[in-house]
Amino acid sequence: MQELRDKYIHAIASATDEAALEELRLAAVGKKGEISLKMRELGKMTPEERQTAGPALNALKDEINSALAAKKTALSDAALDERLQAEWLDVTLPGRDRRQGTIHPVSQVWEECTAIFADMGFAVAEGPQVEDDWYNFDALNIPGHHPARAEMDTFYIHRAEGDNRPPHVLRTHTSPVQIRAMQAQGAPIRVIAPGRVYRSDFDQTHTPMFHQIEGLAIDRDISMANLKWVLEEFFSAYFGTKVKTRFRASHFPFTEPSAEVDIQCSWEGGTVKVGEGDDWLEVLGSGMVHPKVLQAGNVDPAQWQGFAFGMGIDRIAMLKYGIPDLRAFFDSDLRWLRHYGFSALQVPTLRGGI
Ligand code: 2NL
Repeated sequence: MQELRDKYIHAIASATDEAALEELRLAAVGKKGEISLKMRELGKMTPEERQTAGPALNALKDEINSALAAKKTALSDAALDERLQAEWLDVTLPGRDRRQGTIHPVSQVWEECTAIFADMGFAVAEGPQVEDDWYNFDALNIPGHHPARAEMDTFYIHRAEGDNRPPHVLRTHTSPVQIRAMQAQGAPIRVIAPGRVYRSDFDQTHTPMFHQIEGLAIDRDISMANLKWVLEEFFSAYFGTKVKTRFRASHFPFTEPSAEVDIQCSWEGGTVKVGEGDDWLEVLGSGMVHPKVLQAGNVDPAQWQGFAFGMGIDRIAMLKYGIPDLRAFFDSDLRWLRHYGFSALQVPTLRGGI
């Protein structure tokens, strides 16, 4: 019995984990453990033998059980100590200095425009940047032979040899979004379509990707007078001061009549100021939606009419925030972005005040 005791007490003392302890427990005091087997032999003993062997076995069983329990506590204490050593964290350290990003002027102006037109009852429509050429051209009364297709410097999507489906293009304007909106909801309709557009053109004043916002209002009796009011309302809210507009006759395939719209400005010391002076700045194209374009949108031109306009977001961002070089817009230069970018807290509101 002394041997048995020494064997287990020693083994328990040198166990290194809970699994080893459990094995020892089973081997010693488990149902088929050595001590349990010995206890079963008590029955075969004489009463005298049992008198000494019984209490001694019980005492040994108790001793082993308490050694197991003590070792188990010691092991889990040691494991906790180890974790506390390994996982300590100094919550008093200062935070890491990570610079905040800024809102790009294009995003800011996009939101400003959206807020102003939404206030006048225009919903926002969006659509795919890769369009089929029917939505980008045919629906807008720009047939296959029309010079506007070439003029627009279109990016065509690659077609595998033998793939004879009609071409897909990167949209050259957001007008296809408005065709889709007409088809989806019919007339009357008031929507704006802000978005990225693409033309193969790159110089001082053009980037191959730029941003446009188009507007469309169709009802029984919408006229150029409504267009003029909406645009003056828009520019006055956007620039935060009363802005006069000047309409000049122009031509677009998708509107008839068509007008280019200038806003009032002054030139002093090489800087433009909008809403004062006797000069004019062209910022927008517009007109009454051509009957064929209404038809493409499944709107009956005998019953409905309306105006449409399109302007460059990047361009009016430069004007409002005094940004001189268009090409820098898309260089991702952090110094430029920090200088011209907006805080996320400068949420666009109506009437030009930000
Ligand atoms: C420009 C000219 C314009 C439109 C865009 C349009 C859209 C539909 C129907 C008719 Cl669905 N027109 N859009 C109309 C006139 C001009 O943009 O020079 N933008 C910078």
